[in-house]
Amino acid sequence: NNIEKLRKIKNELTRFMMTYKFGLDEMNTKLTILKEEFQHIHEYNPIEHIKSRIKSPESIMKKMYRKDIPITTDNIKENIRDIVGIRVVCSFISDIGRISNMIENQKDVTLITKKDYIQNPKPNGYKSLHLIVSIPVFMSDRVEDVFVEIQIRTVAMDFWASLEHKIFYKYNNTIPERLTKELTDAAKAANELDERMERLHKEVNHIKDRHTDQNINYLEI
Ligand code: 0O2
Repeated sequence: NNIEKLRKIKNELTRFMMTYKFGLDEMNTKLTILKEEFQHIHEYNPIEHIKSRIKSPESIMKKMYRKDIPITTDNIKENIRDIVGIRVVCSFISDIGRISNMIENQKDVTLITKKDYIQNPKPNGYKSLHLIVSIPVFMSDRVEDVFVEIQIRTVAMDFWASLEHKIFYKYNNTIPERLTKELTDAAKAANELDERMERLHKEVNHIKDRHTDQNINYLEI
């Protein structure tokens, strides 16, 4: 009856992973709605692009071993909160808080944790806003709350982080001293670019607002 047992475990696992996929689909829809509606109202799009991923069963197992926790679906559910992850990449630093607020203010979204690596960058220069939220997924016979990890960062921060991530894995977590310094300098440069672009963005908005005011005055005359 081992086959029967294995079949049962397989079905349970498939259903478990499906729930997360549905949670990810829901969150992606929420973000697409925010993106399109924001564009319509403000004629401006704070979201450059969105990437999402589901953690592979191998990575989930590895993380459980690393954390030294016995593998059961309940334990995985409680301890691995990034089974599904979404990365929201935006143009300007000020967009990050705006997007985060729009997500946090949704009635069916519960904020579980918020790690602000923008206010408090990591020593290597990593900057990003990380949210773990929980959302309900309505299944045929029950409602399951699933965790979704959302990382929000600028294009420049994302550019830096993807390269750093690749280097980190290439050197198997032990990056040579010279590269570490180069990466920290590059993070500084990315940050300077972000601050510069933010200033330009504000200036352009200011000019646009003045222009709109003038047009209104003209219309009123
Ligand atoms: P992957 O392959 O991207 O999923 P946790 O281990 O998640 O329980 P932790 O590490 O405190 O807890 O979570 P944190 O700090 O929120 O970071 C989680 C994710 O953020 C990482 O996932 C990376 O995607 C990203 N991240 C964090 N620090 C860095 C960094 O220094 N450089 C880069 N490039 N990315 C970072 P994973 O699971 O490590 O990897």
